[in-house]
Amino acid sequence: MYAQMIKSEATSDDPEKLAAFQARIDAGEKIEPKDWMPEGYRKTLIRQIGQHAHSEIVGQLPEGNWITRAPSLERKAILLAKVQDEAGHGLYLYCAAETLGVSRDEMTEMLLDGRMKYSSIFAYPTLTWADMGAVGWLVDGAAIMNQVPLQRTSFGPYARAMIRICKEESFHQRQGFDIMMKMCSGTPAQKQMAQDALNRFWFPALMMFGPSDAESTHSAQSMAWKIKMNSNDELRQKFVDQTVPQAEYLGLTVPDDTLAWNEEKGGYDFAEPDWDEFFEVLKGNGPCSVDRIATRKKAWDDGQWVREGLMAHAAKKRAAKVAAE
Ligand code: BYC
Repeated sequence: MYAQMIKSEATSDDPEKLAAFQARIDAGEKIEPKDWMPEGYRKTLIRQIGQHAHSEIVGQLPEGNWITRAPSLERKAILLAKVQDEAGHGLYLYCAAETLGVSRDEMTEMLLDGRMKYSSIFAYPTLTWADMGAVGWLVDGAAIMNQVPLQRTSFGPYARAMIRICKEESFHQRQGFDIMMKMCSGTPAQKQMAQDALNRFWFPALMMFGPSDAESTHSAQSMAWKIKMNSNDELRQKFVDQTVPQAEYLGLTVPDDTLAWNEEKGGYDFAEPDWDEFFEVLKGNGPCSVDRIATRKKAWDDGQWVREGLMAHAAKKRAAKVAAE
């Protein structure tokens, strides 16, 4: 079905319909699944929402890694709840994408064979307990920065999913900062673990916002359609401006010698991440890329009998209903 949709995109959309559609977007109306929409709009949404859903699901892996090793029962329960929330976010987002005519099976297959991406941040390992703090503080912090504006995105099901997701992400960010506060007020070795986690996650967190505006292929069209509400660089700047004072509060040093407050622009000047590394991660060459996809593939294959069982049960129920009529 998705392949057919891509094919039909080649037939150009009616200019009058396109103009009327753009007028609805410009007027701030929400687009709903049964409304007419340009094929490019549908395809961009499937790409972005699907990538977002996959990120939530793959994002469970680096944190799931620490559930059995959390330092206390309380921390274990909190981490477990956070990882479960992420499964929920993935499911709302898959449902939102399904309203556009793609199935969850198709999206999963595209993730597993490399046609769809997941966020670059999850190709990095979580080496110590402090990484649970850094992931919550920085990764969920970056996710919120990106996702709060998406509550106003033009596609109704996506915007509504984002409202609930953002509430839960705020709790996630606070729990991450709480771990960092605890580590930073602990022993010198614990504080050093927190610093080390910040050192390793700072630049990968900056990469989460995507390539620089000059390199971003989709931003202009996605912003015109209000699928994206801000450019990648705008959100990255806001994230740095919000996060640097938090690092200072923790007594940690952001691993960037060039970081300096720029009075004129009212924000920090900061170093760009290594974009070569970013594009390598996107090609599937991140430190944990192979492992993440292998883990997802195993889970998908292991769950096949459950999916088949549910389908067989549904077919049996349908047949019984027809026979009774
Ligand atoms: N990682 O033209 P551009 C989370 C790709 S985690 C991988 O700027 P776009 C969570 C991009 O797909 C966050 N790929 O693209 C938190 C495109 O390639 P394709 C998940 C990336 O779409 C804690 C190419 O680079 N959030 O939620 O306009 C725990 C050119 O880029 C990345 C979302 O997905 C990246 N970092 O903008 C658990 C938010 N950046 O597709 C989970 C919704 C770029 O043409 N998504 N690429 O092959 C967005 O807002 C946008 O899709 C992006 C990229 C800002 C990410």
